[in-house]
Amino acid sequence: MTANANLFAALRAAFPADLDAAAIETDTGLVYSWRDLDRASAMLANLLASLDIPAGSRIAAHTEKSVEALLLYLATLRAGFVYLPLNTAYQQAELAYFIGNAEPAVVVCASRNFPWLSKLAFQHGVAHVFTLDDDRSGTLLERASHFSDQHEIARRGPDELAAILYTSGTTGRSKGAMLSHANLLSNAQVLKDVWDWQPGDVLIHALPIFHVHGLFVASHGALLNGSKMLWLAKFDPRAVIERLPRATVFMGVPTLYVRLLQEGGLTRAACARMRLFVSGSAPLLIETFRDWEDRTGHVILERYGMSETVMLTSNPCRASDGERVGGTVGPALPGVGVRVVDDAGANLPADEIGHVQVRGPNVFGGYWRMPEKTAEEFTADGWFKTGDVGRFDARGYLTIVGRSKDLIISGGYNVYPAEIEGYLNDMPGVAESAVIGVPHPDFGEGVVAVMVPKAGVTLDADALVAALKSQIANYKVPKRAFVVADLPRNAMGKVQKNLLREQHQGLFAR
Ligand code: MLC
Ligand code: AMP
Repeated sequence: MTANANLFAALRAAFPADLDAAAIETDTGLVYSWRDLDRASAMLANLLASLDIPAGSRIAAHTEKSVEALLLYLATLRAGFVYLPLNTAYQQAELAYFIGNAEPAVVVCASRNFPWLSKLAFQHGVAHVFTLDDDRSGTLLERASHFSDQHEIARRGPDELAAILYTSGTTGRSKGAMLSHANLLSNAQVLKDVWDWQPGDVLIHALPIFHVHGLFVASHGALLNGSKMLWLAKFDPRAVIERLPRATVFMGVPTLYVRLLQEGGLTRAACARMRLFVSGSAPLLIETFRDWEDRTGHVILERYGMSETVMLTSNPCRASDGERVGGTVGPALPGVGVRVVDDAGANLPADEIGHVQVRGPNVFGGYWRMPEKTAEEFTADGWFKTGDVGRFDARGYLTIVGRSKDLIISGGYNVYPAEIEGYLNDMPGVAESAVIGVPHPDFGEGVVAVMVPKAGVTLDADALVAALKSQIANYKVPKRAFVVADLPRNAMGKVQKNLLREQHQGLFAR
């Protein structure tokens, strides 16, 4: 019989022999052993298996970060279902879309959201809604407590789905990137090797677990190495610094590094035991890269990835693999193809800027129930178009210089202008709008809205932004909004966002 390609089987096989050793220590002082992870994921997997839901069912989680939320992910893999994580900041309209589109069989949510979210889920035909709070309470755990703590890992083929991650589209609605067991496992194995995970490594886990960075890169990294995690439910720079002397690996989006640098406690002495600082999900400013080295003596390793592809490139970890170059995202990972092409699709030589395209065992199978969108995003010869613009240097290090997709990355979260413009344009008195990202000292980019009123209407920009706050995730809400008579347009009638960005570029300057 062929080996079970279920990702959980590989993670479980990497648990240390001493199952009573600490696997996760939380910020509230709880310690979970490896045996706890095994037993609790088995109980949850048995609960899911008992629901009599079809193979391939999606299990949607809209839960605060907690070890139990991670266990729900592991249990979903273990039982062979498909995990669908949802940002806790999403509000009603956003969730209605995700649930309607993904048609999950199970929704797990915070109990405070149960009254409206369960109604919404039932309207969309979801059969089971459980609650899970960040204090180990909720119906999910109550129900699971009645099940056996023994569970045989479901057999899955390498190409069967493990997770769907929604990532917004440049024009319309969000698209669900379908990731298989092999996509996730192959990437985790490559990172284990190239980032030189070692016995005794300890990871500070400070990222949310509903996106690739915190859920896959960080959690898989520690689990596949049998490494302990120091778990923070929420990023807090002082709590991270306090844990540095007991840790060896930290992963963050650039905003986390910017905020850590503002703390006096970040010193060489505090980082003396650390082995690796990884940054990604958004461009790391060269100043942050340099300030970090000055303050801590450590060179941040920047890597590049996407929801559709997990990790693609990485600066070297071992000195023998080369130096880490600030401002670059390093060479392609082993087994991953990365090319830079011109508009006609021809490969460009080093130093020339073009479209970044990728392929490899890590690249997703397509967008959930969107075959046309999937076809559009792949070239005829099977490369995925990332929408990022970059160039290679002579050594094969990639630098991301921009994006051809209209996307803002704020504090590591993606904001699609078209989505926000859609909400603004629907508001009374708004004729049209343009949403742009401009440099922001904390979030990298800050969201700014520019609106044009309908004839004879006086718009109150602040009131419109306040109204938006009740509709969409808070990080998508523009930090500043302006009312103007017209939007700048080119001869083709297209809004010239570059001019708006230039005009507002100093808006958030310190
Ligand atoms: C919070 N706020 C943000 C924001 N996060 N505004 C813009 N951008 C953000 N990212 C705002 C809220 O709207 C709120 O405003 C106020 O800040 C306080 O909210 P909070 O939740 O208390 O904020 P905080 O805890 O400080 O969160 C900041 C953060 C968080 C940087 C810790 O955003 C974060 O964890 N980011 C990481 C995202 C991530 O994991 N990305 C990986 C994607 S994977 P108000 O006005 O409502 O008070 C990926 C692929 C890859 O991209 O390559 O990895
Ligand atoms: P997401 O859709 O959340 O997976 O975001 C993926 C996008 O984040 C990529 O297409 C890039 O635009 C961006 N990104 C990720 N890592 C980096 C990085 N190190 N530098 C620049 N951009 C990055």
